[in-house]
Amino acid sequence: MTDPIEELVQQAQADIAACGDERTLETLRVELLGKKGRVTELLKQLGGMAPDQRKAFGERVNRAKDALSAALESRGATLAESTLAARLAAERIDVTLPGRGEASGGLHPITRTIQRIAEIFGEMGFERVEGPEIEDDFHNFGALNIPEAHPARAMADTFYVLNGERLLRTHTSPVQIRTMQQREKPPIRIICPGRVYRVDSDRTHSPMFHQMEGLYVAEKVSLADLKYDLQTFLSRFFERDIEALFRPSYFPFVEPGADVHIRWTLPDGSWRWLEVLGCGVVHPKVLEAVGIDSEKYSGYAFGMGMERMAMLRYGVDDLRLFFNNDLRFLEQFR
Ligand code: 2NL
Repeated sequence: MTDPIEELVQQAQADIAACGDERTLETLRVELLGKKGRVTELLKQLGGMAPDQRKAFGERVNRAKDALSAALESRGATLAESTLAARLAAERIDVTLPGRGEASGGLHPITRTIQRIAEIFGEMGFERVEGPEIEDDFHNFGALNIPEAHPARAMADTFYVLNGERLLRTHTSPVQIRTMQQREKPPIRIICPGRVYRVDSDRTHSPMFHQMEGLYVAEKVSLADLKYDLQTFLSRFFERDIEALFRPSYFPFVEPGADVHIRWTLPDGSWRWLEVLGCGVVHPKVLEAVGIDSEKYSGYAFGMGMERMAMLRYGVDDLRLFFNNDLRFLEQFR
């Protein structure tokens, strides 16, 4: 077979059929039908032909051109279709799959307990104040009438830093001392939640725990105000009528001082007194230490452990659960 047109068409159709992608097919189209393509080359030969040959040759080249155009177009359509099919298969999504969902976070039960207590006292007129966790001897002990030889001041009970120049606060009272120093004059009505530190670590004690102290200083504040306000708070916190017992107790920074116990009913119907907080009428020496006239003003103060309040409120029986941060525990408070 020596006919150049026939040869071109045969070869071109084989190439087109073998072509596997749209880009190669486009290169092939330019080679065959482009301005400098094989078919154009054949058409250029027309000029040098005798008129009788020219007509027949021209018709054959045009038919070849049409055949190749058609073959290119059909192959192009096939390739476009399979490109699309491949894309659809690759990008397939199963809209019936369940969603991944959103991992919703939540506040730690201790944070929630602090917020809840702060809200109750907030409605009773107390503002929330926070302060430093690294303190000095005066704000943590001295101003609170805690004697030089008190066991709480021993290395064995308190974390000292900077060669004993500073310490990790053992209660949030220093925040209240600082607030009384800063304010012009009473009335002062504040609650101070925060982390506190003591050298103590066993099944029921953590070296870091959370405390909330309250302080109310004004003219004629008495033990009666203290009892009424704490009774109100406890009933609101536990969302039921709470029977509270004020039992005399000793803290150097109050006089008189008391431990507050609540009547706690167990699942079997029996009950016992449960200690929930400590309180008292602010010692005159504490007021004088911060420059408040103890003849004119008086105050009450109280302190409670947040872990203990959270355990009672949520029915948690192991203190360590608050610090392990096991999601199986924490997720129950979302
Ligand atoms: C407890 C007992 C208490 C106070 C804290 C206080 C603070 C100032 C002055 C006087 Cl600035 N008192 N705080 C008073 C009595 C008891 O806490 O068992 N806490 C867990």
